[in-house]
Amino acid sequence: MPADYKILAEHDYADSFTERDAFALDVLVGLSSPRKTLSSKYFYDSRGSELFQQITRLPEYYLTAVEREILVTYRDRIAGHLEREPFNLIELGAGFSDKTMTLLRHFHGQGLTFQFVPIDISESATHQLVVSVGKDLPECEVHALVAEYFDGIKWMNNRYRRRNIVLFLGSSIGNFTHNEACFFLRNLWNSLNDDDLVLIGFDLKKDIDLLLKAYNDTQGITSAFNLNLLERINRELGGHFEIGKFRHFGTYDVFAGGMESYLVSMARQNVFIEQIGRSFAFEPWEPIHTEYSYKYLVSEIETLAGETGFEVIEHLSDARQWFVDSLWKVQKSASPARLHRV
Ligand code: AVI
Repeated sequence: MPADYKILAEHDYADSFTERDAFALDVLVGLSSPRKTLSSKYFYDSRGSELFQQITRLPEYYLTAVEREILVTYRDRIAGHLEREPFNLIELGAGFSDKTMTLLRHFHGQGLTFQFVPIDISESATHQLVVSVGKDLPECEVHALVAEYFDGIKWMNNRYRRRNIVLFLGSSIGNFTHNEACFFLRNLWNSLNDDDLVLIGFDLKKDIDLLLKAYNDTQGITSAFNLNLLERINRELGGHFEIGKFRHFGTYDVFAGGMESYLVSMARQNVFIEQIGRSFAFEPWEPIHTEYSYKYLVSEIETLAGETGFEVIEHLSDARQWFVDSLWKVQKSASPARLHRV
């Protein structure tokens, strides 16, 4: 079976100068604001992706293991929702995952006809994924896209009039604020057709001690993952951060219902960033906000689906009810009155 990837030509994604400019601008804006921030989307350079892979294997970081449990337990049930006609299995975010392989193998074993379409902005991650799937499951048809998610889905839609099944696993939705999640889901709804399906991973609200341990592991991998953001600024933007003068701090905001990660400056210091051409001043114990990881109640998942135009088909959960993979159907015929403004 063919296994390839395509870089959507309409956009100059390969232009690393533009990407670096965007990174520099985001860093300038984030570090100039009274409450300093850096976006978690910049965690995932090759070092950050490697560290994240290590996080997924940590005993404290239960999310990956429980989602794997859900997909193994319910793969047959999920396959039951896919009629016998050919479909596109689209995965948003191409980080190689054995969880997705579980589904690919099962669907293939069930004789379902589909092409696997991972979409990701990173060419190297996409290339790696195509090679891995080609090796593990050569009979699977893979057409990966190096593109922004919604451009990729629309491109697929224009070329292949098939039902789309979209996977957005791993609690990536938790890294969005509520407004961002609504905006993302409404954009997803817009790019899809009536009756298409989406399977989204949500980490559920639970004992706060478990959450604190998951984001403050004893081996210090999450700390290294967070600090890599400063190292990335040093590498790519000529930053002069002294990494030992910052520490990782992961905490739970009980009002917002999510974990938050910070990098805290342990001294008064000025940090010069060459590509930006200026220094940034830090007070002792001043934080930089780096990540939200929101946790959900099932009722909040249902509200989110309704607000953005989806019908909940079912919630698939693990034995301890720590995580949910929620299966939704795109509802284009619903009255617009059901939809809240987002
Ligand atoms: C990728 N994302 C869902 C992870 C999370 O749990 O929010 C990233 C992560 N941050 C710290 N540990 C893992």
